[in-house]
Amino acid sequence: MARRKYVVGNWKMNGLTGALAEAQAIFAAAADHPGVDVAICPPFTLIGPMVAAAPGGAVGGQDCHSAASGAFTGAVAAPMLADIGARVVIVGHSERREGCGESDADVRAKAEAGLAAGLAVILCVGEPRAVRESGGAIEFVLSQIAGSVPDDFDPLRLAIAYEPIWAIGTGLVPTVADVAAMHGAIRGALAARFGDAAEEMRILYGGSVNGDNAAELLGARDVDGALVGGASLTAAKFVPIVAAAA
Ligand code: G2H
Repeated sequence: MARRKYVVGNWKMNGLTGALAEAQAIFAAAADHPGVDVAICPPFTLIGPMVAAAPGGAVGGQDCHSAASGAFTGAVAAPMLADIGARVVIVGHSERREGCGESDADVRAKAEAGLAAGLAVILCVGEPRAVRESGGAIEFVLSQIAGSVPDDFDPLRLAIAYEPIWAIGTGLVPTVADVAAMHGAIRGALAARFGDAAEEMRILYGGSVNGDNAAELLGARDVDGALVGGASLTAAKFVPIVAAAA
């Protein structure tokens, strides 16, 4: 079964004046590419307004708490995201693993919470520069996969995003051969653990994806889409990436 391409915008902590108009333009243009699944994950404050402004668009969160509710000041639970119309949640982004001290176990618990709330989950992994340079990138990422991917899930609702940390927001991108090797290793590890379901799971590449490099990256073996940061903030930059996936 062919996997549908999946292109997701991670707006990070961006999105002030004009953001909703950009989202409307992105979702409108995405309708021209019905073979590509498109989602936008804005800051929490924009999720509800974006769902209202772009009905039918897949909107998501960039994180969730592992608990369904409780005394966790400043946190947002997965059922709360679902309740305001979100359909997707990103977990385990390196900016949270590194900046907020999230462990593989934390990421797994968040993924389980997202799945339990009915959300599609995008679970991020990726190695730091020193690990890449030492030759240990695949071993490092497969360890993250082993520790953070839940045991039980619908393979169509859990995607992996491979984002080498040194490629995030830097303009640096691995070679297509290195991306394909990593995605193949991830697929192999998933197949060893989950059997045929691994063939249905989507593995996205993330890290300095733009309109110029998207076609080559998305054409690599086992690359089923892209998680895009800086180039997802405007329709002018994001729509060409969606088109490259079609
Ligand atoms: C990697 C990516 C989005 P950017 O974090 O998840 O960001 O495309 O800006 O490198």
